[in-house]
Amino acid sequence: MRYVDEPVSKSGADGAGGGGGVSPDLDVVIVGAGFAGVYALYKFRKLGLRARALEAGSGIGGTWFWNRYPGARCDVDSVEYSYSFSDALQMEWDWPERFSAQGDILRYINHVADRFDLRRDIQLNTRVQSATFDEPNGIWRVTTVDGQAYTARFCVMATGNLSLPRVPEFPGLDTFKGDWYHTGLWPDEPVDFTGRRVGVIGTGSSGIQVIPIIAKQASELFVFQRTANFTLPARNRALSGDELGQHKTRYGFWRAEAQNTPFGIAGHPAPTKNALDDTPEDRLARFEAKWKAGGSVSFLYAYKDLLTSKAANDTAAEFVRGKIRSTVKDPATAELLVPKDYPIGARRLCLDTGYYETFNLPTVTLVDAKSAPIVEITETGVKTTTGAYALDTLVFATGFDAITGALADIDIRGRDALSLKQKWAHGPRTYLGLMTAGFPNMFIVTGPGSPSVKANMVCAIEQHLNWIADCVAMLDARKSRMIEADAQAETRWVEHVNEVADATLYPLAESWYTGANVPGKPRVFMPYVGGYHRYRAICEEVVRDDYRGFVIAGVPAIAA
Ligand code: N01
Repeated sequence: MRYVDEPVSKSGADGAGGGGGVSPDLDVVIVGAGFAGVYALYKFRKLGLRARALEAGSGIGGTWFWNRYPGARCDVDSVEYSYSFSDALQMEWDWPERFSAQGDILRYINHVADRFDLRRDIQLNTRVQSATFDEPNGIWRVTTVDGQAYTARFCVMATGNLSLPRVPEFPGLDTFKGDWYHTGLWPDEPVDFTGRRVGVIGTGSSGIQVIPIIAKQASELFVFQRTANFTLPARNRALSGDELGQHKTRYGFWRAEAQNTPFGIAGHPAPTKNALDDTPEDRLARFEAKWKAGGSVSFLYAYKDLLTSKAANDTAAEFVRGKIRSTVKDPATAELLVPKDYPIGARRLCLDTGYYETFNLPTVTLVDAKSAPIVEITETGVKTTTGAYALDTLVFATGFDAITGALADIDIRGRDALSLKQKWAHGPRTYLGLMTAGFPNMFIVTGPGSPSVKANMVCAIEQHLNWIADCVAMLDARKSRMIEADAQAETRWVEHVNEVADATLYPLAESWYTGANVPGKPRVFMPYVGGYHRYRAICEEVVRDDYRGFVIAGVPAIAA
């Protein structure tokens, strides 16, 4: 047990302390106004605190604001991928489709901002440049690229996991005479590919969604694939009023059920069997039923051990490989599309609408960018080690500097001017994904070391912000001015996150989960994959144990 006996300042908004002699502008500064930033604002307002969200975009919505490429849609059922905090909201909102399109999700979050009158505290077109902990005054000083400055008692990083798009450093891109786009920075106005020769680089979730749409318009489409991905049919469909109405009559039940599931998603009964406990015929029938139903959670829930046993996983992977071979008519193209060197589900399992079928079109060519990598972008197109492709338009579906990228993009400094980027040079270190030692009063929403991208993001965001808001309320009630992750608790948590990941098949794949997609980024498995339900229970237990593993100014900290 450790005591940190700092004097309690009275200079904060409500006397709970804001620091030495400086009275901060705000109680809470929130960086980002996606699903996390918007809910953060709602929660802190409810506590009667002065909060403001700073958002780089010209609109709210985060991921759903920037990723407006054709075909962008959610891969979690919309009745689940939506806020649960207001029953009135969930009862009044009608999702038009099972997996909503980007435009509908963006409309929804804008509705939420209006309905709860949140816009007046969201500042758009404001990119945060630095966040510095002013130790003598116990406050955060945040500056923006256009020179504005804010001070606040707490800083909440609601910066998102997939918000720093990455264009690989191909030589010659600046010479390309055609148009080029990144899926994660798509323009507001529609892009017309009609009659154009288009190249798409990247076949992750974004590429897999955009490729079938572009193929319908382009005169020729070249898909540059480095790693084949597993993708399943989404089976998206319109949601009828009846179906939605029925769901709404039991909304409370579904939301409660989601809290007790590994992915924070209700409606998928937990599997009871291991894959090899079934006969090959029964297994095939089970996978076939899942394939027909659509969705990735449902498929991965076919058996208990698909993400922990290689032999079990092989049965599911082989089933999907068979589907690819039977869908794609040209055997050489089919073979190139078949993922062979990692377990299914160890990289993000994609959902698609007509992806494999697209390669049967005479205008679509799959280019193997693994055996013949892209070496250069020229004035007229793309050059690989074995060929040149003349293109009018290039689409980079090349992903993100994920999970830590947006945080590393801000110059964040904690105690003794410690830089977060430096602290995380060998991989992110957090306690519960919520805080990192040396950075008092800075909370990270769905940060590394929390379930984040391995759960329904909206569910994970609500759980984190409920925890953070309760924590701030607790500090104010105790008149404590500071909370910080204990360094030893952090070390133990990082070890636990690794142990949990090592007991699964996830580390067997190269992916953005491990930072492998960004040259030079340390290889660390970043999300907590012990299950959302278990993680939530741990967070609740930590609170019951009086914030075990956190150091609270003026009160004893209990060892984790
Ligand atoms: O990015 P990715 P994304 N030369 O990193 C390739 C979420 N999301 O934007 O695999 C050639 O998955 C790269 O190749 P490789 C979802 O969580 C959700 O598609 O590194 N190729 C890969 O094929 C998802 O996982 C939805 O060998 C290069 C691709 O670019 C996450 O966002 C929709 C290359 C990048 O794939 C990221 O998805 C969209 C190079 N130099 C996104 N560099 C939903 O459905 C990279 N690549 C909800």
